[in-house]
Amino acid sequence: MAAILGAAVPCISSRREARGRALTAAVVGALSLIAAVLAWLLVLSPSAAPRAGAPSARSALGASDIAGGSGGSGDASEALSRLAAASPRQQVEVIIQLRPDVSAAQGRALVRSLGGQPGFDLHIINGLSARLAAGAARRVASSPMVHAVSLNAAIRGTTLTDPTPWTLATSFDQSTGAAKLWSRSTGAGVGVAVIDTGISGDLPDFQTAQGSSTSRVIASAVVDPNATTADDTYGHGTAVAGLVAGNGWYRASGDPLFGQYAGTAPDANLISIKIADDAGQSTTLDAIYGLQFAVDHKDSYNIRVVNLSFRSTSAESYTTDPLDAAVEQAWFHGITVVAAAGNLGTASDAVSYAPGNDPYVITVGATDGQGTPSPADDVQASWSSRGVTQDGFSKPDVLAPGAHIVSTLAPGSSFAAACPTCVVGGAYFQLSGTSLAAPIISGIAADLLAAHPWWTPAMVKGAIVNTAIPLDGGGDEVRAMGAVSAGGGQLVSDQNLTPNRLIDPGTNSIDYNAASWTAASWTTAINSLAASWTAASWTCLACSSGADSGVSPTSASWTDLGWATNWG
Ligand SMILES: [Ca+2]
Repeated sequence: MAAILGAAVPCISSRREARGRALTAAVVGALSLIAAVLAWLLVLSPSAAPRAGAPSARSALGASDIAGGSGGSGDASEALSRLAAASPRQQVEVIIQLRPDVSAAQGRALVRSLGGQPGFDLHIINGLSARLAAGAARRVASSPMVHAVSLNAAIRGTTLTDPTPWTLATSFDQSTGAAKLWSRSTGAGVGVAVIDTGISGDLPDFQTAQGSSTSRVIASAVVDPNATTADDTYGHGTAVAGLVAGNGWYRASGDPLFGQYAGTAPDANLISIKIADDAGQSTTLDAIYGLQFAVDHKDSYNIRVVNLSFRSTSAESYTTDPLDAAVEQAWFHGITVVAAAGNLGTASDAVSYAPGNDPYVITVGATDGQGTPSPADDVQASWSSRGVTQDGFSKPDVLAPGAHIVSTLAPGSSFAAACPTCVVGGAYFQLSGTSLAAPIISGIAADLLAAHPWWTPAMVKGAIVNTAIPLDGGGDEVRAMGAVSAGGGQLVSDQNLTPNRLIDPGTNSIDYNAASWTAASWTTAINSLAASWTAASWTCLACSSGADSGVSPTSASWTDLGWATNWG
């Protein structure tokens, strides 16, 4: 039933035939937002150790500073203690957890009393962020009002210590500002789920370091019951993954391809969620199950971002579209969702398809960067979808490079056969489409979350969208350095929106009593569905049989991909 996109397909778009699918029941409990956030913050400061004692610190605090104290004093993380001892005047950003009976206002007053600047209210952990001198931060930790203080740079990348952007053969890492951002964050520790056609996880670009045999594709799941392998036999997912987290500096130093191509988060982890069969065909229901895997396994793999470089082929209001319900569930569970806008240009229905028509998610259109590292000549690509959704929302939210992009090629995949002249250096592939623009934003989102772990999806979206720069001819293009420095009102987005009707306001999850399909459940994958490069492989239990689901089995379109054989 599955048609292969073969060499007969020219430079183009391909929509998939509708394919029915059925299900059986199995409901998986949803994670609560509180549990997820707390789990993450605990991971951040696992080494918080009893304070060695700072006898002079308490005396620096006024009476009001300890008014809410409940006995004892807080802990500074080991990293903060070391830094405070070595460089007490160095400005740092910290996460302060207050004791239960201490208010945020008292916390802010405490920070100010030590010459610091309070940051965000982190009410979910009864805390706040703050910027102040390391020595002062150490003294904050000594207050009886404080439970713990940890540095917010704990997961900065350590492996890519000397990125050399000038070796890159492509321009998007520089034009977006991602290459500059790498001196602060390379996405290390952040998991990006690529819901796509699979990832060739054993490529050197996905290693944890040069010479390592360990892959940063840390888990894989296969959702489509017709897939016979976890590998990417089609090619789309591997190209997308390379733009998120590929790293050409992990090739051997003598390799002529060393350091030529990299994604925007070259140390991030990837979670491959294959929702297509081996020929790249996928349905709406596959995508819904893929999103549910990301939510169900968020804590296991620290999934903070999902990339969706496809769209439904049936236009429906976001308030009722089941795929939009699934992306909102992920969003409300703390996962930043990035969706490709589509390649329909200014067509009347250009932005009317899930998931890009959902007002919460970050919908990404494409620019043509003209092959130069300066963004000054970048223009919105004529084929990049733009317009107003059927629900009245302007899309896309932001633009990123998407024309003549070179990324990782899945060995032996359909892509290579479809366009042999698009192959670059035997290991990469050049192509165009909003499918390529979306993962460039997903990688930048991972970098932002590594730098600011407590940012919510709405804050990540605000930072990216509100710091983007208008282009001549329309659209706003991402600027990574502006985004990482965003603060205040720039971090606000998604105000006053009404969720999809299938979202239960009590749980922020899909109400499976109201939905016409059931939740999936997961089992460890075996045989060919277990990816060779990762210890954790999963398959969907509830995806292969049963009666008609009621969910439109329309296929996902991988994008109206365009091959590009030269710089235009
Ligand atoms: Ca340019």
